[in-house]
Order: sequence, then structure tokens, then C-alpha cells
Amino acid sequence: MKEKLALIKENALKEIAKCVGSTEIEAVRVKYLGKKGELTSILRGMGGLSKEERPIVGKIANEVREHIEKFLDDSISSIKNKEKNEKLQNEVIDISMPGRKQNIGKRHPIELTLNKMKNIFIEMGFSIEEGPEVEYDYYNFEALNIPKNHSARSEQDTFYINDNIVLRTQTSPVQARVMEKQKPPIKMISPGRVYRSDAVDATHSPIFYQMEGLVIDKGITFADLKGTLELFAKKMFGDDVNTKFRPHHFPFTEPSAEMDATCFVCEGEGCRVCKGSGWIELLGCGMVHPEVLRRCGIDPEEYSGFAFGFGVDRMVMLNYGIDDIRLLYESDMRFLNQF
Ligand code: 2NM
Repeated sequence: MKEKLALIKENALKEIAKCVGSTEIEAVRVKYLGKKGELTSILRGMGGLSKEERPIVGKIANEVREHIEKFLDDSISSIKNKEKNEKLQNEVIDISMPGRKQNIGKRHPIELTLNKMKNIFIEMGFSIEEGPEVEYDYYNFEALNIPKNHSARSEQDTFYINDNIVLRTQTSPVQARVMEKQKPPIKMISPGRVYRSDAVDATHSPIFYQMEGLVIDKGITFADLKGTLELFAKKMFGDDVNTKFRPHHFPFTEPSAEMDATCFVCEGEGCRVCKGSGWIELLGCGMVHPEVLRRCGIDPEEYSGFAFGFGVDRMVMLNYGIDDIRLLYESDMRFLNQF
């Protein structure tokens, strides 16, 4: 028995010393000290020994086990250490590698263009006013002299919430609200989202952006309108841009006009952007209709004013040479990343 134990010890120590990896040494541990290990089965077999032999053999067996355990623990920790160092060596960070690119948010082209337009008007002393997108029929139509049978009211253009409430089809209701509340002088713009029940195509979206403006004071004339909007066109598209006014009709202004600017792409030669005409239609405008002033609580005998309205999406498209409005609302990163 003693010789057997000595042999087990000798073999175990030899095998442990030979181990280089942690899986290998674990196998050796199981082989000698595991439940079915060589030493364990000897300790189990001690029942068959005489009373005299038992304590002696037991003592030796315990010493052998302690010796093996100690040597094993030391070897395991040195192997683990060695393996950890190797791992750290292999995982060294190469600081010369290029970093991973972060996707940071950007301003949308509509916002970029809106900001540019707003800043031009802020420089000229306009205030920025906002109002509800879900609006009373009264402010969206009635106050603006748009009668009940006007084509802008037909079901196909307006989203009705109920008989009295609509999704605003323009931002002029904001101006009607300001006129009602505020004594002139008024010098404001109302940028914002508007809604129309249109079929979607390259130039129509049921949600789009408008920016309307309003100036009211004593003695405001069409010359003020022209001066303001010509200056805007030059600041927006460059000093070389010329403008012209064509007569038009809007229910809320009289007289009314549309303003064109010389094409800033071909400088009037005719190209794809201006469809060969050399001119680009920029906005609608006019002198505020006396009936609108009256309905909003301003005396048309004392005050006069001009108003104008842009389609912001159209400005964005002209600014960046975009030919399909849908690109502005589809959130396609391949498109948006270009700005
Ligand atoms: C346009 C064209 C012409 C306009 C009129 C008013 C108000 F409230 F003063 F009556 N706001 N905006 C106006 C005038 C809008 O958009 C093409």
C-alpha cells in the first residue's frame, strides 16, 4: 500500500510538471484527485485494512494528497498566469488602426433653407410668429376673405377635422391671429408646416412647408413690397438676381402678384431648372385686402400692408437642384448624407 501511494505521488508530480495548458492540468487533477481518481479510490479502499495499518496508511495517503494538491495549485496558478500574459500580448491595441466612423445627425435640407430664409428676414427686422397646425376654419379661410364656395376650400384640397376645424392649408391664419391681437406696426413672418389633400408626385406632398410674411403700418405701399422682396431675392440667390412682378389673383390681397427671379443657374439663358424660360417663379404677394384688415380688427382707412407667401420646399429644391419633393420626406440616409 505504501509503495502504491509513493508511486502515485511520483507519477502525479511528474505528470503535473509536464503540463503546459490549463485543460491538460485539469485532466491530471481529475485523474488523481477526482471522485473516481487513483488516490480517491485508495482512500476508499482503506476499509479493508487492519486497525493498526489504517491510521498509518491514512496519514501517508493524506500527506500524499496534500502534496499533490499543493503542487497542483501552484502549477495551475502559474499556467493561468502564463496564459493571461499570452492573451494580453495578443490583444495589444494597434493605435495606428483607423477608428470606426460615428454617424452624427445633420440638419435636414428643409431646415437649412428655412434658417437661411428666416435669417434674411430677421436682418430686415421681422419677427417670427407661430400658430396651431390644427386650425379653426375661421382663421384658415373666413378671416382671410376666402368665401365658402372658393376652390381652395373644396374637399379635395383641405383635410377637415370637423365642420369648424381643419389642418391649416397655409400659414396665413397665424397672421390673422397676430392682427387680431396686436396693434400695428406689424412686421412678421410665419414659417411652418401646412397640409393639403393632394396626390403625391414629384412636385406635390400632402405635408409641406410655407413661409408667409406680413407688414402693416401707416402708409405702406406696393413700393415697400417690391423693395423688401427684391432684397430678399438678392440675399437668397445672389446680387446678380433680377426680379419681375406679374399680376395674379389671391382672395386675401388686392392687388396681387407673383414674383419671378432670373434663373440663378443659367443667369437668364434658359436651362433645365427654369425650364428654358430664364425665369423662376418664387412667391405670391400683394397688398392686404381691406376686408381682411377689417375682419382682423384693423382699420383699413388708417393702415395698409403687404403680404407674401413662399413654398419653402420649392426654395429647397431650387437651392440644391433637387427635382423630386418626395426625397425631402422619405428620410433616405443616402440622400440626407449629402447635406
Ligand atoms: C400668399 C400670397 C399673397 C398672405 C396674405 C396674408 C394675410 F394674412 F395677411 F392676409 N398672409 N399671407 C399671402 C398673400 C400669401 O401666398 C402665396
